[in-house]
Amino acid sequence: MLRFDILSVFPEMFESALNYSILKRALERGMVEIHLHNIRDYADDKHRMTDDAPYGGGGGMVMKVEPIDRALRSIVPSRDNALVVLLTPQGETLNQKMAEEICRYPRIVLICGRYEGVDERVREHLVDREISIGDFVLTGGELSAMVVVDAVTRLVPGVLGNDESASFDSFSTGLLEYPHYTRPGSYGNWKVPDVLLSGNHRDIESWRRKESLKRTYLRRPDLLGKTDLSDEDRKTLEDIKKDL
Ligand code: 9D3
Repeated sequence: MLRFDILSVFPEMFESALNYSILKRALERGMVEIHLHNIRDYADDKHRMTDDAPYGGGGGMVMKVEPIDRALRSIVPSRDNALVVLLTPQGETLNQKMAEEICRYPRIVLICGRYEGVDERVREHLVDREISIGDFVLTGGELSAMVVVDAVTRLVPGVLGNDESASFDSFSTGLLEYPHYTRPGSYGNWKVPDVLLSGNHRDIESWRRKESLKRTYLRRPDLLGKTDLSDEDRKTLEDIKKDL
């Protein structure tokens, strides 16, 4: 059982995202719990302020440290076995290896920033890990937190059915996937490759491997350097380069 606690000034943003497909099923089966917390509920001043102007001047607003500290003290009073993550553009870029590390914690707290940023003391004293989901600018950490929840939840044993198994993910095998087709075999003159209809499983297997290698070579050559290729794969790759 995995428990997420999400701290946000817009907790309602999560509700629709959680009610579909695999995530919904995992929640219904009690394999994961997601607790949403409004940071504003932990602000103690009469205006319940969660942000304020930056010391030193300049534009924008900064999220205050007290409401976040109070929220954490209430949600994870003993921080044993909990991982506290700040979603921020300055974090380490999320990848599959990080998702696998995170899924080992029984409790994961995700703090979503808004405005120009978060008081540096949150980073210094309250957070275990800072995560970004990539080099593009969002309006806040909420969508990034949903990405983390999705990527981590599907790794919890039993969340995926056999058909959806995570062990063959392209970022686990290190190659991009081969092309997929389903019925009809011909749609106008758009045809499914003959080999897939041949029933010859060895031919299908080697076609798929070749397409995987080709696609990885063309789109993500960086991945080829990180994965173990067999001698057969290396020969196939040479053929692919000649054919292009
Ligand atoms: C002017 C500097 N900006 C940084 C690029 C300020 C800023 C912009 C947007 C600060 C925060 C945000 C809101 N984004 C996130 O909180 C965020 C994020 C993102 O924007 N991209 C990728 N991953 C993430 S995780 C959190």
